[in-house]
Amino acid sequence: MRRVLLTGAAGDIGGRLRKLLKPIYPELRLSDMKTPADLAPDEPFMAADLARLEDVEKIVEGVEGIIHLGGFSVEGPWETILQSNIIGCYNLFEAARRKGIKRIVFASSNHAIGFYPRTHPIGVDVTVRPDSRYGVSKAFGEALGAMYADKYGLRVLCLRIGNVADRPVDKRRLSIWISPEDLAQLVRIGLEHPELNYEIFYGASLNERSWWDNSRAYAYGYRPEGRAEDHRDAALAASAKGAPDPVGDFFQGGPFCSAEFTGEASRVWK
Ligand code: 15L
Repeated sequence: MRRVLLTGAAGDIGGRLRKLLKPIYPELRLSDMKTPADLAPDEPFMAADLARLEDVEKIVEGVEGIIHLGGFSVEGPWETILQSNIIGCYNLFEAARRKGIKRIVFASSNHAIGFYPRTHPIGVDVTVRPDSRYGVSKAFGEALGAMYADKYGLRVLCLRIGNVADRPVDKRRLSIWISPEDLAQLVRIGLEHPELNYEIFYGASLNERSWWDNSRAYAYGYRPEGRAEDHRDAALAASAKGAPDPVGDFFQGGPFCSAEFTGEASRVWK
């Protein structure tokens, strides 16, 4: 595979993946609403608003696979989530179908399952429990991916990404961190593995404190190298400085769960 489209190229994860994947996919096409500040002369870029299907049809034209990071990457007002992550995600899958693109790696998020307690390890086959409108949009993208795989024969990998950073920055991230290199490894499985039809993997490195069973990813050859525990002391020290958050500290989604929370934590999980 040579011709790959990366949406959300101006974002933080997009910036990291661009650099790691360029040597592997020489014709990596980048897209976002705005041009990445550090765009190099050999990086083809096409601006697009994902909420406009005609824009999306142009950016997907002629590629073999798509890495879809585009959209709004945290909690936001419904109208923003609707345009960027619901309509935008639909347009991406639909444009890919119309243009005959066969592979999509969709950046889902841990916030699709954020209301599982940290005491309750989960695999990828659990009922979604989104912790935010953002998390709902990621669950929507996973469902959309399943439909396009099963009905139209696209090959789709959804990555429930934890937190991408050079190192885990706090206690919660010791459980959900993924190094950029490990994420690139998962993306490559999604674009290249010959047997993949539709799968959900957790986007997590080798984290001793993980809450997730990522055996599906391992079955497809994922061999993470990042070890969250190597950064334990600094991460725990950072958390010790923060204010306690009884709801956020109980659930996997952390502050996404406690934001706007007016429910009863004891009823969410019995
Ligand atoms: C996400 O899905 C966000 O995109 C990212 O900004 C982080 O907040 C991350 O989750 C997280 O849970 O740490």
